[in-house]
Amino acid sequence: MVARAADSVAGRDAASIAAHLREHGYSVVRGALDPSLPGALASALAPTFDATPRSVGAFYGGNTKRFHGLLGRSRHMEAFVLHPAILDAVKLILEPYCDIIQLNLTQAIEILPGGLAQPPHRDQDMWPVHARGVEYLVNVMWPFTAYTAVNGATIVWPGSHHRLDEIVMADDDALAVEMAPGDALLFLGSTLHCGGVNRTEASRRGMIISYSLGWLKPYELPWLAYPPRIASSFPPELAALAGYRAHRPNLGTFEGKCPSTALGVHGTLGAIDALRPEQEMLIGLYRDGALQPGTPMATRSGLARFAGG
Ligand SMILES: O=C(O)CCC(=O)C(=O)O
Repeated sequence: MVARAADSVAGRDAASIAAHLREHGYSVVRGALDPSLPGALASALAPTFDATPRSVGAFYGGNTKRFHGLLGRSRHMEAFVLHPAILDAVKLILEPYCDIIQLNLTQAIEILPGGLAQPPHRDQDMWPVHARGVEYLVNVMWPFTAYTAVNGATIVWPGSHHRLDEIVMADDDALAVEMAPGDALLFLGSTLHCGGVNRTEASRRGMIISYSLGWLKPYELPWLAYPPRIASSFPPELAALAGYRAHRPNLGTFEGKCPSTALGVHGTLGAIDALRPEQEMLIGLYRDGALQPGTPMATRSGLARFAGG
């Protein structure tokens, strides 16, 4: 596989990060955070890296180590998950298709020396149905060690999000994204990518923070990774990303309410609807007798426009 250093760098504001993502399927933000932050996080996670057995399976690869639930392992995670420009860029990509985004997973990844590159894949393929033009997920790779073409830097195929019918693409079109700690690589769920092969003597370590449409089943169940006793210490925005916020209409609820109630912020309440405006309107019309058998389904989308939904 031919690997080149990343040759295309986005600006640091959300709009230019998102524009680069839309055009190329990936976007590198140089110096997104001070390198001391990934340094502190990497130190906090080092004992877990050391204690974690190698992964098993043709996809993960036996030359890797992985563990999850990173928000529960270090308070340093907040600065990464809530990075303002990156989070806003992710929202620009995903929020046209959902009310709110959610965390799909947090995963620490070590690529040990040797082994094989990961099979190229598109992360959106974990969900079986795709609507053309809809993005389901944005990943953010944060390196803890330098990522180089020889130590297993993440490989992306620029433009592959426009070529969804191709399962694999030419090695010559691949880009090994070289990064330093503090840089971040964003890529779409529709972008073909893989972890590279590590031809050095030292491990490559980093993590993926993955955000998805808020109504999808996430890769990692946040309520198990972060039960209320852990999530109640999160700031509200982080708790919402970690599953403690209902998605209209009434998705991801607990006891009929927004799951934030499980964090003790709303006292004791009965079931409460969380509906979109056009759904409220549709119910109102039904109650008023304005919807009759034979009323076309198209009425629904007309209502959505009328209600600004
Ligand atoms: O480790 C990497 O660089 C990429 C990992 C990846 O794409 C995955 O595990 O799905």
